[in-house]
Amino acid sequence: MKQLRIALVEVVSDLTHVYSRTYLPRVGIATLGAILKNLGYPCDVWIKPISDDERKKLIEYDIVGVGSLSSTIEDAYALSDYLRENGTTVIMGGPHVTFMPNEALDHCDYVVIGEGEDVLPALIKIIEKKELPNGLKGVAYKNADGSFQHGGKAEPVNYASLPSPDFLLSPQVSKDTIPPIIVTSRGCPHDCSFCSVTALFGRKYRFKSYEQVIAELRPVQHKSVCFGDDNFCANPVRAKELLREMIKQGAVPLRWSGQMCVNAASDKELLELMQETRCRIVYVGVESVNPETLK
Ligand code: B12
Ligand code: SF4
Repeated sequence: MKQLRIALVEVVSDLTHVYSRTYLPRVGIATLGAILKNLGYPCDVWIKPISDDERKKLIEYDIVGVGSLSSTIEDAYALSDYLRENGTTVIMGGPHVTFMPNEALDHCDYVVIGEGEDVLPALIKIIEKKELPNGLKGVAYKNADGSFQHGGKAEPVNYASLPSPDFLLSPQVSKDTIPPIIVTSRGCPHDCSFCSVTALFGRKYRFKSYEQVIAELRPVQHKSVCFGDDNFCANPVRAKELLREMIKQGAVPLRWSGQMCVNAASDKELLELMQETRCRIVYVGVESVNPETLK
């Protein structure tokens, strides 16, 4: 069987916005790339804005996986339309299409709902055999008559067993420019009504091992690292153990930032460990206590 040519593209806005000065791609595409590579599907990964020439070259791939946020969905649909017009099979994934699969299927062949690590390889195997993913959990698609098929939600992945994101699969990244973003956990035990995290990744708070986090830290330790967890300190015991392990193993970065609940502020031991490991920015969401203000 001919080896499929696969590319994974995270659509990134090239407009100026509040995060333009940071180099922090989402880690999903690079993680999926690592998984496909391990399964014998070598693929190219694109995590920065692509040039017109690179865009044209994407039609040479058999399958392109397109990831995006709601904020980049229009560009993602435009790219997917262009690829499909040129005969490339397009699979979309990520938060926006997870919640809007019907809309997305006007622009792509398949939508992966939620976590992609188990579902994407299963879907690719089916496409390779020229079959339909009938009943495959975590996939939505349209039949020839336009009717909508949705296999239901897939089981949560075994997070601790996943490989680390492989940013070097991207021709846009070298050993010196590995993005300093590390995600050490998935999901959140809280279930705030306004937040999409639990709908996307579930309430079960799953962790990478300390060894894996430290291995990911090593190549970017000299940089300002962002822990991309939704809620770095939702389990303070684990957060403290990780920070202690970083100190013990000499894996303290130049400085670090992370998102967390405000109750981290009431744990003195945690604050001291954050200080010692050079935490310099915390992102804390504050909702209004007054519904009138929200309006
Ligand atoms: C770290 C982070 C940031 C960092 C940097 C990373 C970034 N560029 O997003 C910063 C702080 C800069 C940031 C900024 C913003 N963020 Co943010 N961020 C995150 C966070 C916490 C982690 C991202 C991550 O790496 N996750 C882990 C990886 C594994 O998940 P993933 O990339 O989504 O991939 C998985 C699946 O989605 C799926 N998948 C994804 N892509 C694809 C593609 C294919 C083909 C397939 C098959 C599957 C697939 O499979 C992957 C593996 O399971 C997420 C929440 C979250 N937990 O994901 C929010 C999140 C992505 N951010 C969000 C938002 C809204 C923003 C901002 C727009 C905020 C703002 N108003 O300015 C900006 C946008 C910045 C930008 N232009 O990129 C929302 C997106 C919601 C939406 N509907 O799109 C999220 C989901 C948080 C939330 N619940 O609201 N963010
Ligand atoms: S604590 Fe944060 S990540 Fe967790 S559900 Fe609430 S807003 Fe979402």
